[in-house]
Amino acid sequence: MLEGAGFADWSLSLSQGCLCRSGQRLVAASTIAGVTDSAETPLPRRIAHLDMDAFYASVELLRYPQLKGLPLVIGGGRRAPDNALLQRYAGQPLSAIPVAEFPLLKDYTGRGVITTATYAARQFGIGSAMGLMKAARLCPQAILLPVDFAEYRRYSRLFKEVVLSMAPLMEDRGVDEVYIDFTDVPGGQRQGGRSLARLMQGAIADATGLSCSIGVAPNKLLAKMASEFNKPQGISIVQADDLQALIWPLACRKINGIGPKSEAKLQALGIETIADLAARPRAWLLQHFGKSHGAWLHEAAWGRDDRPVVTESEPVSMSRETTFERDLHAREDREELGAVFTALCEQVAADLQRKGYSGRTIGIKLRYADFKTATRDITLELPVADAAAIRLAAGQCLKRVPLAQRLRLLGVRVGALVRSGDAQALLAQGPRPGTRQRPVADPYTAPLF
Ligand code: DCP
Ligand code: MG
Repeated sequence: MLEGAGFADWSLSLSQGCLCRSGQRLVAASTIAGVTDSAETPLPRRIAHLDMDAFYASVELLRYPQLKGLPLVIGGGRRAPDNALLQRYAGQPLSAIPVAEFPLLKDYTGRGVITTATYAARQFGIGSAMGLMKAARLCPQAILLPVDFAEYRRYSRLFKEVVLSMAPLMEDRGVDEVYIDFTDVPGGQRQGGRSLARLMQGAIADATGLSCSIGVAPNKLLAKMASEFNKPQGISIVQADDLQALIWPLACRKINGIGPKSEAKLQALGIETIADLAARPRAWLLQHFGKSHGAWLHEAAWGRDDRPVVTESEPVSMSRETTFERDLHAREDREELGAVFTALCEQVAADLQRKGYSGRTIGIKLRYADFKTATRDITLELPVADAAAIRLAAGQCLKRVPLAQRLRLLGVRVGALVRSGDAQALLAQGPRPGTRQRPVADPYTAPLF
């Protein structure tokens, strides 16, 4: 097996909160939004959403081209450079490892989940977030590879460099997707943006060997939907007057921002498609979904969205979590849980330090054996980035959750981030009178974890 980590799926998540920082860029963005007061008539907004195809799996196929066309899933653990298969073929190119040597999904035991699957594997009904054991029943012959975040981040940077070299207004939306403002870029308006999208796909393929799909539309909301229309390697153009034909027949869930809960509520009210949603009076939506969400639903159904493409972003939180191989109990598995808890705090601290952030809000997430989830957080007077301080604060959060039931997942999160330089300045000012700078150790949590 290529299993490296002792736990099913360590995950690193970086929530991005967007800030428009550069005045110059903000002006450009608002020009695109059509709110410029310049004398010239602005060109119609053309916004692209670019999303890499089967990203993690496609990166793996670059080093294991012998697996092309085969069902392949990524998940179940981290890639360890010293795993048995790589050791056995040490000194040889990775592309020389015979296909028959790779681990198969049917041999997997554990509770890991799929991060992604190749399109060949998706034909069997396999997809992201599905448990590996369940996926093994659908496609036992699929090959299973562990995740290698460092490699995916490397390719992420590479494809974004290519995008930026062709269109300077790019919004980073995570490891494999970006929004790009095509409006004023040469070729960006031609064929609704298709010319530039095609050039970009080619340039990314040349630089990385990877394929992507691009949707171009009058705004981010529609572009995001469009990029999915013709995956993989697709280009889809949506114009304002395509709303009825291309967008309204879709399920409401296709709107980015409508999750399973909203979808269920909409369905309970007899709203299935975006057309159904658009048909409801705005006032009715406000009444059922509240002022802000109701108004947003109405705008979204009518394809309206004037959010700018934001070119600089700051993370708002960093977190690490892990799902255990078996459910653990706070008392019976105290030592094991305590070690995991400390390791999670160390991981988040390392992430923060590597990226140069500190945070004031320390939170924990628990998922119980019955899949119910609990979160708690605590806000400190001053930002921290070191593992011990995070551990102490997270330990205080633990005091506030029921621990009678076994746990299947534990996570630690640090939010309210500031750049560490700014944190230093805050520290230099010292704590405000009457507040404490660090959480105090308590006699209750320490023996528990
Ligand atoms: N990912 C993950 N867990 C999920 C979903 C995704 O770890 N539940 C990771 C693996 C994906 C990457 O994020 O490769 C990008 O997510 P996408 O939703 O864009 O999925 P893919 O790029 O894999 O496939 P697609 O071609 O549908 O975009
Ligand atoms: Mg993708």
